[in-house]
Amino acid sequence: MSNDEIVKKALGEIGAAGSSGELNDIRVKYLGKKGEITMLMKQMGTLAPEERPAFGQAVNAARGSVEQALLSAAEKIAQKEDAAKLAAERVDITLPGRAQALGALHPLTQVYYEIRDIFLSMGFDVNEGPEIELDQYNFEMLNIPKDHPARDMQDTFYVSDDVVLRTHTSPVQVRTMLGQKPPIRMVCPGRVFRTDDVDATHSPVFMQMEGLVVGKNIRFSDLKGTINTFIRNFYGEDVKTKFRPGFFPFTEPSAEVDVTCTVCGGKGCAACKGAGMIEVLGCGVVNPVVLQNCGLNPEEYSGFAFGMGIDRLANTKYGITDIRLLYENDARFLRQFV
Ligand code: 2U9
Repeated sequence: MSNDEIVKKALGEIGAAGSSGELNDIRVKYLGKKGEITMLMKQMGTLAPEERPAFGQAVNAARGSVEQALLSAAEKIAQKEDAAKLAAERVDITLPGRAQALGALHPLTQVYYEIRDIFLSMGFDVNEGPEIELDQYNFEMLNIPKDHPARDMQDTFYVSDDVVLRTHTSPVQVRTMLGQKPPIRMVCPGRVFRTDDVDATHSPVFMQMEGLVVGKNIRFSDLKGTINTFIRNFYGEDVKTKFRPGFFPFTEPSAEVDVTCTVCGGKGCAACKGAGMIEVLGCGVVNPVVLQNCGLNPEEYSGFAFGMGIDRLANTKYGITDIRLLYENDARFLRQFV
């Protein structure tokens, strides 16, 4: 086959090649070690010396045209392959993203944070303690005697003879007094347990927040000032408070605190049973016997304490009349607090 014929054949094959792989095969076939054009060069030795330069030039020219054709075909094929790859891997960035549902804090958690922040702003610490407690810390040290009705199996979950599920967070204050010298200014939030059946106003598990202040010359007026400041911050400046005498074994004197009914503003309605006020917390001056039990000299120190159900505060603030709503996690209810 003449040079020209070989070049023509090669160019034809190059023109028909559809991939860089095929082009490579063609390169090997013509320009490789045993390629057709390479082999032409090897015929040089059989020629007369005067024919060799012209022959050499002709073969080089043939090699040059095939190389040139391979190069431009390679470029076109690479472009074609790139375009095909881009089309195959195309990402439709106009597709709308999948919306991520946003969570929100449970109303009880919101109310808890609110209460906690008010006490933090008044310089209180936040302490926590175990939910499974010694009878000694839950009852004995708090001056709740063995025959007190709260100790009845009907009211308290007993784990064993001397271990209970705490019925209030008061044992956290006991632990604080045992471990820390006054001045003490703390609140303790947490779950508490009572053997109540579930109804609109009771749950066997509920959230409480108690508080304790112990120091020198702490008086009932300090208690009143602290509670009034808390209530005004929580419910609003217009809310009035009423301190009624109460009784708790761990405080003396004790009081129950009513606030203006948030539903009727004090006129009297179903929510406040016509009274115009609703009870929201209990409090009192720490019984000297309790201070003594917790290792403090009542001649040197005095204090006040208070306790509230967080669910009760949430209900009165938002006009919720059934606490079950706070524990059943119905999204239609919870969405109102987002
Ligand atoms: C120590 C000393 C005193 C905590 C107190 C109350 C009054 C109170 C109830 C409110 C509604 C519990 O959630 S509720 O059922 N609590 O009325 N709690 S004084 O007094 C203490 C606590 C610890 C060492």
